[in-house]
Order: sequence, then structure tokens, then C-alpha cells
Amino acid sequence: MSEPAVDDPRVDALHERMAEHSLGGHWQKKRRDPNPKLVPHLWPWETVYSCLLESGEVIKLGGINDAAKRRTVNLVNPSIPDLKATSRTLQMSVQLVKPGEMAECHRHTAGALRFVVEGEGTGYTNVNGEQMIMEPNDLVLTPNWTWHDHQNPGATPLVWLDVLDIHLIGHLDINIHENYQDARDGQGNYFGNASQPVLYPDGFCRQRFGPIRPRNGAEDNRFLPYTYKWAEARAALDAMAEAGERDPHDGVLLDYVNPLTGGATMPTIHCRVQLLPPGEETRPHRHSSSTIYHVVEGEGVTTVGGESSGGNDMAWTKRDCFFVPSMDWHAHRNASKSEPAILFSVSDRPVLESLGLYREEHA
Ligand code: GTQ
Ligand code: FE2
Repeated sequence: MSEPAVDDPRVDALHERMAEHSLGGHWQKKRRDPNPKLVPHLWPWETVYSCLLESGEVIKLGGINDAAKRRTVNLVNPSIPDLKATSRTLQMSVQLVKPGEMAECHRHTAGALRFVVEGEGTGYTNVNGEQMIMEPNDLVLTPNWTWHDHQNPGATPLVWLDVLDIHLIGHLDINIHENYQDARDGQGNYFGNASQPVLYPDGFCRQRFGPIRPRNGAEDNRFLPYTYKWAEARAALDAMAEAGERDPHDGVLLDYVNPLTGGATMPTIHCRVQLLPPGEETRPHRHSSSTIYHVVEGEGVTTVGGESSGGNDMAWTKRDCFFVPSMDWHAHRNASKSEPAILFSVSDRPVLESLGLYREEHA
């Protein structure tokens, strides 16, 4: 972007002098546009998965970037490739932990969640001491500043989707990370281990913070480590589909709520799952939150943008991931006349709501 020509050497001189002092005129253009409009995009699972498996051959856990100690492949929005970001707030990635491997324990101010793709029921994420078993399509939360390590004691690969609010955290300049190994206990002694001990069995938080629970003062905990089991989500979807309860814009729609507050999944990331009955076509809507989808099953088409902005059809099939930018009109269609389609999605909606910036329009 070049400066509009101003035929006045005094203005040029002013611009130069201001630049020397780290100042700029509101009338001047930015040198680089840091906020281009994000594009919708689809990442076919076939390519994502084959790159992930290849990374399993050539990338040793912790071998290249010692700070991360994670083998994850990031989904990169083509509008902002330098940032390696899926959206301006969220990052979706896929992670692989091979049989016998462990991803070391750490915690960070970025909130994260995992949606499981492959697992035989032995692999787990240890979140603040709870052994959260990862079965396909389970949702595991590791909220802001909770300790977490991933363990695969089984015989087959463990694969899941990671979602972190890392880009939002970056914009807010509050990205802090601590390795368990370097942290100290209450007595000032280093933990010194790569993983934390298992203190609680799988399901501990679901029971302890479920609808029958002790009065323990945790009623308003918005940073609750939690696991949502797929069997329960799927049963709820099927029951609602059977009863014909549908949202005109999203089909059969369920929220993953915080069981204590009844509110958003986490303060920065909200999760949903929706079922589109066979042949279902939803009505278009748009909103100020942006959404990343993952196809749990089925196949269909999501149309993004209206006729005016040149509609963009994204055809998806099982396990593909796709992004719908904020304020873009979108509608979903199940391409099958006999099978349901199911979409898991994550959005930054709670951030927009808490700042008074959530807007929604229906066609
Ligand atoms: O598994 O803890 O994709 O810390 C990025 C950062 C996963 C993790 C990511 C992380 C993790
Ligand atoms: Fe992490």
C-alpha cells in the first residue's frame, strides 16, 4: 500500500519526522493491513491426516521445538498464513501421540480443548490429576492454567483435534506457559517430572460437578476441567431428532455447557454439536462470532456468503474441518437423503457476548 500522492513537500516532511518518532497521522494508510477479511476454508481430512501420519515418521515429540513438546499440525487460514492461525481468535490443529508415547505436562494461560478422532479407550489426557480417557468424539477440556499431559499406553495411535484460544491470548499479550518439570510445589520443591501423578479416576469431575454434588464452593467455576462423553451427546441428538426439535438455522442443535454455570463451555470458546436430518437444508444466518466445524459423520455442503458476495460452496465429508468467518452468511445442507450428518463446532462467541459485540441476523 503506497501513500496517496500529496503535492506538498511540507506534508512529506511531516510524515518523515513523525515516523522517526514512532508517530503516525490518522490520515496516513497503514504500511501493511494486519486485518484482511478472513476467507472461508475447508481442510479435507485425507490431506490433514496424511500430513499428520508423516509427521509421526519424521517429527520426534519434543525433538524440534523443545518449548512445545507436541506433535500437532495446524490448520492455517490462507488469509493470514504468516500467523499460522485458523481464525483471529482460535487455533484448530490435529495431534498425534503414537503407542507408548507421552506429551509432557505443562500449563498455559491459553484455554484448550480436545475432540477425539481415534482412540481405543486406553489413551488419556491427565488434567489436574484426573485421568480423562479419550474415546472417539469425546470432548476433553483443559481450561486456562490447568496442568495437562497426554499419554498413550495402548497399541494404536491416539489422534484428536486441539482447539486453543491462543491467538486471542496473543492479541491480549498474556501468553504464559509453564512446564511441570520446572514448577514447584507448595514447599518450594521442583516437581521435576515430565508427567503429573494420576490422582483421580476417569469421570471424577463429571460425578463431582454433576447435578448431584456437594456444596463445595465451586459453584461458579468457569474454568472447570471436564469431559463430555460422545455416547451421551449422540443419544441426546437422536432423541431430539426423533422428537422433531429443530433450529431453522442449525438443525438439531446442542450446546456443551459448563455444568456449574449453565453457560458457555469455557469463557473464551464455546462448543456445539448439530445433527442435520437426511436431506435437511438450513436457512441462512450470520453472526459476529466465527466458527470452526469438524464433520463427525455424513456428507453435505455449507454455502458461505450470499449472491452479492459470490456464494462459496464448501462440500464436506466425514472428518473434514472448515471455517466460517464472522458476519458471513451461511447455510448447511445434508447431501444424503437417507443418513444424518453431524457437525461438531467451536466458536469465540462467549468472547463477543461478554464484550457486548455479539450480533446475529437471520435471512
Ligand atoms: O496438547 O497441550 O495444539 O499446548 C498446541 C499447544 C496442543 C497441548 C496444541 C498445546 C497443546
Ligand atoms: Fe498445552
